[in-house]
Amino acid sequence: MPGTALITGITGQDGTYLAQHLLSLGYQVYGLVRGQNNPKIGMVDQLCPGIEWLEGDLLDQSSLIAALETCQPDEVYNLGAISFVALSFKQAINTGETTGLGVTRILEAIRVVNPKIRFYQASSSEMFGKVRETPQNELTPFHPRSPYGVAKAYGHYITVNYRESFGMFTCSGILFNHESPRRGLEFVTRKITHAAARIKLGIDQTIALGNIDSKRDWGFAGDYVKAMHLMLQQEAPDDYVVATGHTHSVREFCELAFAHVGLDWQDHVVTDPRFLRPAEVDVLVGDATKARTKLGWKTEVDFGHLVAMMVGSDMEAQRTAQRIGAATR
Ligand code: NAP
Ligand code: F7E
Repeated sequence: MPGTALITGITGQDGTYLAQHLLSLGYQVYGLVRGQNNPKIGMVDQLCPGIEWLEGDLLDQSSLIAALETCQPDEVYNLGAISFVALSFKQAINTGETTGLGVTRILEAIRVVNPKIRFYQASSSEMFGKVRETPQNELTPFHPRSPYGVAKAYGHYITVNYRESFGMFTCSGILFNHESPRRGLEFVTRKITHAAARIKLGIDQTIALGNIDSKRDWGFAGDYVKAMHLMLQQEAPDDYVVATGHTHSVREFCELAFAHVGLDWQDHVVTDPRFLRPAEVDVLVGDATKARTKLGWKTEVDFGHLVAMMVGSDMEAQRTAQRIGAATR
């Protein structure tokens, strides 16, 4: 019987996919939103009609307690974070406070308000960093390579700790990169598909990237949020790797995205050291056997379809913007 869920990070990529999934299952869904007048509220309302809003911030303990007291959820999904690895090098303390300590704040709020609430923590493959084995699974040791990865490792262990110390139902999903047309423009996949569309339409000529040799295990966000929900429906809390098991380089992503609009990526991609990171995660690939066997989770969108979906969506958006521009001139 579906109940009530609270999502932090509702205005992000995963927040809207998860909210749509939970609403489709019959949940009452609350979204925690920060700031005085968050500009993304309208976009979320449009995508997820029926969402109810609560104000709160992972940096502010009492706002989290108040939010839980108001909505009395059965499940909390903690997706809120500073999630951009490159920014985490520039704002390491802010990242530690939000992405790391923010997890303890929400766990403490749950412990105080109602320790029976089931909790999902958005852990990350960035915790594996300089990988100790390939592919990575739930038992692979962590070696994070950025303030973001370090903060996520803290969030992961505090989630495990509240399970072991207080018997709380806390789960950690170690999710590998997942993308969609809703991905922020700062992340490499969307940066590429957005640029490919603009170059095809003659708006831009080139795109500047950093390390195009790095490799990631890229899946579709719409598939991954289903794993988050499944974790909280099990008899016992646990941790799960969620991944496709296939890895591709940024170079391959470029090749496919530009080919999709009939262009050769080599004519348009330039490299710029400004986009290199102080330390890089060279290659990630996950082993999601546990999620597949225990949760019955599976991927429905493969790499080729993901790239096609993102380029197609950016082409449509850019064409619409051009039409509106022409009509208002
Ligand atoms: P995203 O698009 O960057 O969204 C991040 C969300 O966090 C936004 O809604 C943002 O809200 C919110 N947030 C930032 N600071 C906050 C604060 N102080 N208090 C409350 N909320 C705050 O991230 P995503 O791709 O959807 O990822 C969701 C989660 O999964 C993140 O925790 C991310 O680190 C993790 N993760 C993502 C991936 C991936 O490949 N996408 C993989 C593994 C793990 P505002 O609108 O207020 O900025
Ligand atoms: O970079 C390289 C970059 O920023 C991917 C977050 O959701 O997934 C994401 O983190 C790769 C890196 O994602 C550019 O150096 C080259 O090797 O798209 P990204 P990420 O760092 O893998 C994990 C699982 C998370 O948990 C995070 O929250 O691409 N790259 N040139 C570039 N990256 C960017 N952003 N921009 C470039 O121009």
